[in-house]
Amino acid sequence: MEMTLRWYGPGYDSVSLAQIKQVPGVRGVITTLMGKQPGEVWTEAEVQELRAVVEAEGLQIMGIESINVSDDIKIGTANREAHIANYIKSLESVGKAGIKVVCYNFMPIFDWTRTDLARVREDGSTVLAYNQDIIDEINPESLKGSMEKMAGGFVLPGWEPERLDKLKALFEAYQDVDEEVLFQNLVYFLERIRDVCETYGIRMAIHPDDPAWPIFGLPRIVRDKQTIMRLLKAVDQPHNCLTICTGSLGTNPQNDICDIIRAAQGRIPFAHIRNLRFNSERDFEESAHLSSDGSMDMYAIMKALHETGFDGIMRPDHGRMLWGEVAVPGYGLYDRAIGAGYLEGLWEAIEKNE
Ligand code: DNO
Repeated sequence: MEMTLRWYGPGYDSVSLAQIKQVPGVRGVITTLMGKQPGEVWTEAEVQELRAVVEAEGLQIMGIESINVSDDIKIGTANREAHIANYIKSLESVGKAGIKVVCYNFMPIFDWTRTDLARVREDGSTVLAYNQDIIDEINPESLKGSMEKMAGGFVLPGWEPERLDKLKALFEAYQDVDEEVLFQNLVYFLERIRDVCETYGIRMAIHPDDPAWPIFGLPRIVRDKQTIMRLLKAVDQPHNCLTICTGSLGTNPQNDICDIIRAAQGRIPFAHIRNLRFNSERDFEESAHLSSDGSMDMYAIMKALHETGFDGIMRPDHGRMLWGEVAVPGYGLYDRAIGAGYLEGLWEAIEKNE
């Protein structure tokens, strides 16, 4: 297991590589080209430049999160072929830089969604939170506006302002895309990128939908064991893999995360580990990584990964905002560093107990 931290790249992150390097056990980062629009090509030169920046600090790029998939590919518009061709070029650039894991998602329009990016906890820390009642009452435009406002000047991953400026047209374009169409478009995409992934040994680790149910009437198709296994079987190839994200799958308490880890054994190259606390079934917030702070048994999750031979990359996912830190919501340094240490401690204990 390789512990990593996510890093948004020059100009997009308040946390520096020099700081990340000091987190015990962390030798690499998960990063991206934040300025890219879905559908655009990542050139070899751009990826090599990013790699040089990371390596100059003595760290490695251990995975990409994300090369975002365009809505044209998800919808299956006339632009789909051009965008897939560009995606293949981006994968070539990444592959040539020796990067083997690419995280992506297939959520229509909105990537991960929260209704509060700084809910205050009793200890004064702030966390990302979600309340379904708020989503039921607002329209997508106001969600976009409030996410932007709450982000405090940072660009949120997957919430490209340029793309979301055309929200009305986007919703219209998805009008005839139900779960089945979206699923078939995902299968088509995975088949088309298969060769380039084989050439470079790239594993495409799809990120589960967050939250794990449809919002604003848009379909969500990677949300539980059944949908995940259907996808892994539909394209039963080594490049078709899963990012196990405990915080996303865990939004639905019916999801047994350890069971999903076992079912997807061998197809999980990337793990996002974090914990959630529920105030009601429709209202949850992110907590510290510690089992006792939330609803999930982190020991059991780490053990399931260990028992299934997980040898991929892991990152402590979203953390609380602590000690006055100002950072990309969910991605401050302090709580993620604490989380990394805690998860590494669990892993060491599991290994030594074998
Ligand atoms: C949010 C992240 C997501 C994730 C994408 C993967 O913090 O977990 O934005 O990176 O869904 O494509």
